[in-house]
Amino acid sequence: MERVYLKEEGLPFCKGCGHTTISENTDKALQKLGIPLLDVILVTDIGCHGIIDKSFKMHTVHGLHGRSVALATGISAGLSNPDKKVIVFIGDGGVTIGIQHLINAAHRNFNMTVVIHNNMLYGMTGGQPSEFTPQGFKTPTLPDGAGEKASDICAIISAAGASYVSRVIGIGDLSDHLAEAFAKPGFSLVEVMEICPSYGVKSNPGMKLSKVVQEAGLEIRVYADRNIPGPELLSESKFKSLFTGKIDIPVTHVSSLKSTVRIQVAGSAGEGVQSAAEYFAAAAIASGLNATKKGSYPVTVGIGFSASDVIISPDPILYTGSPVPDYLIITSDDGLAYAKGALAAMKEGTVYIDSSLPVPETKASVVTYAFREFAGSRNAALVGFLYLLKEAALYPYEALESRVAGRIGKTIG
Ligand SMILES: Cc1ncc(C[n+]2csc(CCOP(=O)(O)OP(=O)(O)O)c2C)c(N)n1
Ligand code: SF4
Repeated sequence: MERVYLKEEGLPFCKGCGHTTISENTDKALQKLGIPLLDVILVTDIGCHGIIDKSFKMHTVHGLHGRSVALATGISAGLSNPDKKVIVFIGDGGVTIGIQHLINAAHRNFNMTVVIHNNMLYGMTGGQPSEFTPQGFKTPTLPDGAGEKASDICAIISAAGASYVSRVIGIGDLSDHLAEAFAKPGFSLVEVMEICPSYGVKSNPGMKLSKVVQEAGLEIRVYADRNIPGPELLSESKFKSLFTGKIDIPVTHVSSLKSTVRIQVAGSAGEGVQSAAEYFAAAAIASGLNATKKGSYPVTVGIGFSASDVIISPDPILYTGSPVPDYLIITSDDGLAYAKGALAAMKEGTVYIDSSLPVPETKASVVTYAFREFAGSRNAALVGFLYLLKEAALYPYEALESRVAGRIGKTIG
């Protein structure tokens, strides 16, 4: 079967790894259901299974170890859209670490499918046992075999109230099992029992997967099939989509921008960097463009650098990262230190830097301007964006000026 959701190149797992079977069957199951590529959001956990996200073409989000279901819960509630399919890939290690997230999401029946890659050990870190390692199963760090009985995640999640729960052996064609779970409203879970050839097989020579599963008392069957819609899908739901009603910027200006432009602004905390980037993005939308804005700052938000990456484009923006900016605005010494990477990476484009700062080394053109002096340090980033519009005419200057009326009090000359 031709791939639709997976890229054509080879998958990143060791030869014979069950994770390959799951990924290929996920592609096949989604094809069977005909879910549009960009309606699928895959959240991956930490572990070998999680390195698959670069091989898939749909939206992917890489979570912290054990926290992928918590992220997926937020995505599911934030979308509140039955046409979107949220899928979580997580290992038995991640389930061990974050089991409460699974119990809560199942209990509240959030709309998602969790696919547990249960290879009965922690693959990525060399084969430590998890809560789901069967008694007697050996791993590199437990050469005498696990002393305790494995927990039964299907029984736990079924008891928590999930809409659909099943356990399958991860060999051969699993696409119908996965498609069944993907099609259920509410919280569904498929635990795929598989092997890790690099650590599981080596520590248990001659092991037969189905025999290990059977001897562990883990039944291969459907544990729950209740067909209950998730809370976000109920008509009286308190979970309203974040995409309705919130972003309502009327188009009042016209931009002649023909292609995507990436802008990074780098300054100091407390100097209005994030709000300036938001004003600039909103004014781009008011000029008929698409815009994204991403903030970067240390956890101590009141001190140090504050930076933002803004993308504006006449076309839909499908990837919001902006590794190399076309324009870089630097308004303070904190910003200059932060922007070191961008300055080195820019082979062209323009850097606008406050005239109080040293002229940096870069292959881009450098323009100096007294951003800080013009309307005070609190407005330096905003002045930077206004100056950029004067110079580069990405969209009408007035679109931004009218949004920030009164903050600057004079026009940039
Ligand atoms: C909170 C936290 N604890 C520990 C780790 C280290 N760590 C990285 S991958 C991994 C094991 C992953 O095993 P599993 O979830 O079963 O996935 P697999 O590698 O088998 O696909 C661990 C313990 C981490 N990244 N974060
Ligand atoms: S180490 Fe094990 S779990 Fe990780 S990719 Fe290799 S076979 Fe798969």
